[in-house]
This record gives sequence, C-alpha cells and structure tokens, in this order.
Amino acid sequence: MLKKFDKKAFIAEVKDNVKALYRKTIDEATQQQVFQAVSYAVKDAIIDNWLETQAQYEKDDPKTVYYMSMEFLMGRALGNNMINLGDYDEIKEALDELGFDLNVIEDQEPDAALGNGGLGRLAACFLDSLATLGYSAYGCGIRYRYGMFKQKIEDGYQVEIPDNWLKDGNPFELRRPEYAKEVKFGGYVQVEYDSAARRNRFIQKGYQSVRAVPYDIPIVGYKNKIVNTLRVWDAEPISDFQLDSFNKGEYMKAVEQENLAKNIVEVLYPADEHYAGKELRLKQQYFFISASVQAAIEKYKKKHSDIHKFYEKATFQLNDTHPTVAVAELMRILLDEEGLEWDEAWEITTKTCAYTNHTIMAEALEKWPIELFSRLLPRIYQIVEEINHRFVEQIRMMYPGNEHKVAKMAILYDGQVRMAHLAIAGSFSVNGVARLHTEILEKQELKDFYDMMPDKFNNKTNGITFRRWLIHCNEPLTDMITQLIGDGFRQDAMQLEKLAGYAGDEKVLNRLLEVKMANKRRLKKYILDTQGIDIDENSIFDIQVKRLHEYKRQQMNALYVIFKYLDIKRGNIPSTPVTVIFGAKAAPAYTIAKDIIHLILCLQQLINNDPDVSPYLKVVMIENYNVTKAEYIIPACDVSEQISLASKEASGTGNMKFMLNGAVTLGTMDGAN
Ligand code: 376
Repeated sequence: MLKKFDKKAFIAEVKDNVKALYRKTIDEATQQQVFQAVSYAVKDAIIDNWLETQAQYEKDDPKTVYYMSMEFLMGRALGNNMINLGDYDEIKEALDELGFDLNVIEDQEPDAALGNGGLGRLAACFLDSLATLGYSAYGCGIRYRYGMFKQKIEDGYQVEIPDNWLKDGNPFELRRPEYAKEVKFGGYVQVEYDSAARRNRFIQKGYQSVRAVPYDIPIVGYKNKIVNTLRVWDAEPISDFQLDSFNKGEYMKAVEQENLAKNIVEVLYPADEHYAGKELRLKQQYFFISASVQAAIEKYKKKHSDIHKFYEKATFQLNDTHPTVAVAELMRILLDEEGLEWDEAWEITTKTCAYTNHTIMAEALEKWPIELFSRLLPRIYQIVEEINHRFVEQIRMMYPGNEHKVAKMAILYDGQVRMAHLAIAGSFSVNGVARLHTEILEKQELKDFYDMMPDKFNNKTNGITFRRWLIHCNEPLTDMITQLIGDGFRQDAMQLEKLAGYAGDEKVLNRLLEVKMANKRRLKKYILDTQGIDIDENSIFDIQVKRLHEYKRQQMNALYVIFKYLDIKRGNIPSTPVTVIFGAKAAPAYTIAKDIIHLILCLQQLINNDPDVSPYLKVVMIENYNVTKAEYIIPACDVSEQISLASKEASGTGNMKFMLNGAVTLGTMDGAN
C-alpha cells in the first residue's frame, strides 16, 4: 500500500522548510522559495521508498541495468514526482489552502536540460518506465553545470544564452561524496614484471586526475513505491594530491588539475547528431564512464566474490557510442585491477555491454584521432589496440584474403578509433530504435557486422512515458479517458484499446473536440503571454517541434508556408485558417540550420503583419523549445508534422507524443512513424 497522504503534516512541513531554508514565514516567501520548500517536502515523501527500494534490491540481488548516457533530458521533476507518488491532487489542494497556485509553483522550476533532443529524452523516458515496471536500474551520466543553451530570438535570429540551471540549487539531488572515485588522464604506461604473479603489470604514471563525486536524483515509479536512481557525476580537484604537488613544487600541475576538474563538467555539447571531435568531449566521456564502471564493480564486489559472473548481475546499456569507452574501461579494471587473463576479461565484458544505435547520419559517427585518444587515455588505448588486433584476426579468419573487409570493419583505421566498431565488437547486443531503422542497419549501414554476427542484432522500437506525456501534460484528456475506461490505463497502456469501442460515438467525439479546444486555448494564451502573438484557436494548429536539422526538413515545411501565403495573396482563401507552429534549436555552429530559423522568423514577421493573409494563415516560431514547452504544445496539436527525409529519422519519439494526445500525423514512411 502507498502511504496515505497527510495534508496537515505536508502543510506543516512546507512551512517548516521555508523557515529552515530562508528564515521566513510562508507569507513572506517568494514563489521560488515556496517551490524549493514544496520540493523538499516531496523529496521527504520519496526518501523512505528510496531507501526501501535500494534495501530490497540489496536483498533480492536482481540483475541491474546501468543506462549509460551522456544525456538525460529530464525536464521538470516536481509535477512528475507528485504524479508518480500518487499525490498530485492532494498536494495541489494543500497548496491551494496555503494560498498558492500549483501551476505557478511548478513554473518556478528550471528544466533539467542535460540533453540535446531525442536521444537524451529517450533516456529520461526509459528511467521513468524502468522504475514503473520495477526494474533495478541506474541512469549514469554527467552533472553538467550548464545544460542545453537557452534560445532567445533577437532581430530575427537565434541567440544562445547559457543555461545556469543550478543557480537556485536542485532540491531533488543528493550529493554522495562517500562514493567518490578517482579518474586518471594522460601520462604514460609503465610495464613492470610482477614475478609473484608471473605477469606484466601496467601502471599509469605521470597522469592528471580528478575526483568524480556522484549526485543521486530519485526516479519515482508510478504508484509502486519503487524509487530508482539517476547518478550524475560532478568533477572536483583532488585536494590532497594538490597539496602534495604544491609541496613538491609542482605548482603548475596542481593548477592544471584544478582547471581539469572545473572544465570537465562545465557544459553540455549542444551539437545534436554531430560528432564534435573535441578533446574535452572525450574527457567527459571517459570521466563519467570510468567513475560509473568503478562504482558498478565496487557494488558487485560487496556481495559477490567471483568477478567472472559480473555479467549475471550487470548490463551496461550504451546510449549510442558516446559511452563506448566503457568496453575498454571494464577490460582495464578486469585485467589490471582484478588480475584476470585477457580471454576471461573479454568474455565478461562482451556479456555485459550492449549498444544502441540512434542515427545513421554519417556526420554523427564518432571517430577519434588516435593521436588524441592515446595521449589522453594511454592505457585504454593499449587495450583498444589489443581488442582491434584480435577482432581483425577474427575477420581474417572468416574472410581469408579479404583485406577490403578488414579495412571496412577494423576498429583502428586510417589514424582513427571508430567507436561504433568498438561498441559492436564489445557488446552482446546491437539494437536499432525502430523496425525500419534496424533493417537499414542490418542491410546497409552495419551490413558487414550483421553478416559476421547476426545474432547480436535486434530491434527495440522506442517508446515514451505516458506519465509525463499524457497524465501530466493533458489533464482534460486524462480525465475524459478515465471516465470512459477507468484508470487501469495508467499502469497498463494496452487498456487504451478499449477506447476503440467509442470510435463512432458522436458524444464522445464531441467531448474529444472540446478537450482539444481547451488545450488549444491554453496554448493560445501561453503564446500570447510569452511571445505576444495572438493566434486563432479555431484555426488548424499545424505543428513541427524538434531539433533543427536538414534531414527533418523544416525547410520543406517553410516552403509550404510560402506557397500558402502566395496562394492566399492570389485570392485562394482556405476554408479553415491555419496556424503553423515551429519550435527548434539549431546547434550554434550549424549555419544552414540557423538560416532556416531566420527564414521561419522572416515568414512570421511578413505573414502575421499582412492583413490580407493573417486572418487565414499565421506562423509562430516558439522561442526556446524544450521539454516544458513541449508539454504545453503537444496536447494542443491538430496536425503533427513528421516529414523527415525517408530513412534518416531513426525512430522519432515526438511522433508518439502527438499521437497519444490526439493529433493527426502528417508523415513520411520513416522511423517509427
Ligand atoms: C548526438 C546527440 C548529442 C550529441 C552528439 C551526438 C552525436 C551523435 C548522435 C547524437 N544524437 C542522436 O543520434 C539522436 O538524438 N538520435 C535520435 O534518437 C532518438 C531516440 O532513439 C530517435 O527517436 C531519433 O530518431 C534520433 O534522431
């Protein structure tokens, strides 16, 4: 049974929190301060379940998935946590009694925007679903000081503003310094013969290191008392090291280590589906992977003495190739610290790691220059060399005399480390994210690998969490569905099939239109309040919101708008007015993407101010599209634009969110459409 919500106690706790945190009474507190006080009270309601869940896992010792990802695009936590606790309405009432509007309080929370787009949001949805389904799961990531930049529109152009999301503190996180790990960079590897063990030992010398300090964020399952953990790592200088260096007079080294720690977690790279190739990016990757793998091994060893069976209790799910150094880092620990032989270590590693591919865009493929990779990670590079050596041998065995195959498939080639090849060689599973995408991987992009090891390949079509993308963002629709089929669909989405019985029911369909209209009015008001553009709620809301990419073809949609504008100018008045809504961030260095945003903003200016046309056609470019804005926009949509160049959108997940909220999809046969 869930603990019953005690309104009186909750109100008292909120008041106490305001007092303890700000030395204020609740009437003196700002909305931000009330948000903090409420969030701490909600965290308090979570904490017992969090403890109990972890204690239960400890006892049952289930296999644990470590979802390793450079990105978790979580959005806001408060409303979601309230829903998953099952106390949303009660807390809303309690705040009402205190004289606060829950919507206003929720609006005080900055989005946790530790991600770019699809890949990062998928990670966030998976964490919610894993907790709801009761799986033992950790998210492993980076606690970026600055998340995805905020987009401002100035004079028709995108301007990027730093996202200082931690400035008021994050009430839901817990710093766990007792689990800190050291992560080493650079230097060289000394080989020493260990006569007792009768084998070589590889010792990294002359390195710089940082202290990785974990922050734990609770992931609340839907009304099941389960609370999993998203563990994000912060970097701190290693202080005693620093002292030591000062004493030895290595002043510059101490300063450099201090800078390394400061720089590593400073900012999320904002280039979506584009390989950055920057040294700092590789540092970020190894930083959080080394810390996460160390922590996973340590946790395993607390309960188990036989490291050979590690894979029975852990899976490292690699969210694209960004965390792929995990393959080599696990090998390093098994070889150098656990003292295993290569073959034993390789068996464990390849039974632990699994790789998800999220894109076939060539410019997204990670290929690190060997010069950089080996300089930054000298021991890891040695291990990658050996993995490559053995992998190439295996290719030659299967395809004797076919050096062309070797050239195509090798991990090290042409002065580069090909991370996708390392991920495939080091994993027991390789998956695409929609049937079509997986087929393209098997038949084209990764054909050589599929031919050689078909059993590794499989499809996992993406999904979304209904807690955020229906229950939280669309209360009117949630209520309507509940009245029609009960609330079982909240745990078991398949029950939504019962709605098919109402397909021809005039009353139900009219009610559905009313719900849509309520959501359209809410969006209309939101756009008016935030951007000063007045749109017609009786027009068709035709919406394309997603990262700006040529392959997603916002430019084609803009061309359609131009056609429509000219057509209306010629006197062809549409029977129903249309509002075309865009929302998209462009990577700061992606010039064409920025030009397309500029085009859309020019159309917005031209069309909305043309009295011949604006009654029938309007254009809105939503500023700073993010998870929270998506929660306003998606429920209000009539036409969902999913028009990627066929084969290029691996899955899409926005498509599913729109569908769930009753929009009609206008799409190409691509991804999961
Ligand atoms: C990157 C994202 C951030 C930084 C660097 C990247 C480098 C390569 C690829 C990235 N991102 C993606 O590949 C990505 O977001 N792919 C999207 O993943 C979604 C979840 O599977 C799919 O639904 C989208 O179709 C796919 O484009």
